[in-house]
Amino acid sequence: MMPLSLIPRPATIRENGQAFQLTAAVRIVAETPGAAKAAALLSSYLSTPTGFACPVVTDAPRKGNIVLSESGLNEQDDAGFVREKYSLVVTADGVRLSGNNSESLLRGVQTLRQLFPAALFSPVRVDGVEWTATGVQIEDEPAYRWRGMMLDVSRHFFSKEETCRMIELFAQQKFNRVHIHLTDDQGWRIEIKKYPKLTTIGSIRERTVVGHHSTKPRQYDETPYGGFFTQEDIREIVAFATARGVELVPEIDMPGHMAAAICAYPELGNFPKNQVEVRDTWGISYNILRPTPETMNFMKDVLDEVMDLFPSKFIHIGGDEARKDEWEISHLAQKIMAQHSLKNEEELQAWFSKQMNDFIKSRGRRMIGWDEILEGGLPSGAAVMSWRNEESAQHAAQCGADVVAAYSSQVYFDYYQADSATEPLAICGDLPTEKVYRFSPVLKSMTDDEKAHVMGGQAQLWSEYISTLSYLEYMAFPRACALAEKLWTPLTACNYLDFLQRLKGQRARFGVQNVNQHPLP
Ligand code: TNX
Repeated sequence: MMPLSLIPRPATIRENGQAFQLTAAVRIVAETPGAAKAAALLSSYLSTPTGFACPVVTDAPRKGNIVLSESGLNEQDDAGFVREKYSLVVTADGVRLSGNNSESLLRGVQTLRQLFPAALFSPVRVDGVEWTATGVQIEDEPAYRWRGMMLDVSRHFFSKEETCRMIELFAQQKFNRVHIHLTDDQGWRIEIKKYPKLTTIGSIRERTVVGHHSTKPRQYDETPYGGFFTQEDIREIVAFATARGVELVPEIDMPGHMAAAICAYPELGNFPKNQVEVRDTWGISYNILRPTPETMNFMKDVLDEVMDLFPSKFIHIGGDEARKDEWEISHLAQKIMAQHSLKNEEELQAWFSKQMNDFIKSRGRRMIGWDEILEGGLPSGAAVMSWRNEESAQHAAQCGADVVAAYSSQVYFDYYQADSATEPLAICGDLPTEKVYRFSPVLKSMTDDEKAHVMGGQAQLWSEYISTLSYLEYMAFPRACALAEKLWTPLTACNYLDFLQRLKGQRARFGVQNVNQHPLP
């Protein structure tokens, strides 16, 4: 039998020397109503490669079958998370997967898949394989509640099919949040019914810079670039993610990173007479939204449609890299600051964010933003995604905010993972898998109280230099496997050398799925 190669490593695992044989006779028994979703997903996972029917039934003998049940422990904590605890027993007599709730079972399903030969991950039927799963007893639950991956579909667009493929690959590693960066200076990528020009105009840039944007003189490809999700696409992607226990967290980045929207609706800008273009190069833009009530209403309308589409508890409003140059010279912005007794432009951004926060709250959701939303005062109840440094995470936790650790130095997967001289072009950095494996969301310097505010961690796949699915996979894997383990597995059970051993099995699973994985480490 193959050595076990589970990633992320379960909290506790014991091999029992037995094996379970999957045959055409095996049924999937959803013993409780809450097990139906995981049973359906498991059935599709098993039937495709094996060609067996793997029917889902509600009543059948346990012996010889795969039995799923949940105990209905669905209580959500303050941040809306349930406890994803499950146990999995695989013997020659059958498989028993039980868990607190549907999410727990979905994590257990991913573990069970990895107990079979890698061919089980084949997208088409494979004949001549013995479909045996290694006999184990597993008790498992995650170290962190927020285990995220961020996709940037603005700088380069990834289609519905490509996005779903990435969600599936992340779900295999037990990620439960996929943050989707839908809008930026270089393209608006989500249909908003009330403001159609956001996509008819805002999704298209005239051309794209070629090579690294810091190389001067800049060269361009002189080819228009576009793409966006219709609302129907979004519904399908959300359904695909939900079936896998993944919550999609939408981001509409404001008040900076808004050139595409200002291009489509110039009245959103500070100087409507100066036509702003959808940006054709990378880096930080000077454009920022005009902070008037009309702009606020526009953004609330956008968020309204976004919240209708995404059931996510957290709604991301960006807030990063909002240059204040335009506000400094705009009479209107200065007048608004004076009217509201705002001392500086940071307070103006905070005032802006606060209105979005109130609006999001009024819809029963929670706002989350990049750590810049701490400047000028954090809106009450908002959560913070710390990207610039670790201090911002600690500061946020001290302010009583829930935090997602997304430190650029440790989990920016748009950074190089090996010698830049031999790698395809990337933005910058030095972030090999081993460094990702050293990532810790909580910091040694945090008090227990502060640590309790750290919901988890997330890696970012900013796509300035990532224009194809194949390169996206290359940047994501295997680094995402290292991250998945650091977010799921208790620290005491994490061991890098052991991880590398198990990665061999994971590489075989990726191979079967045709994933363009980086060869290192
Ligand atoms: C900073 S991280 C950004 C992004 C870029 C990224 C490139 C953050 C909140 N903002 O707009 O894509 O750097 O690494």
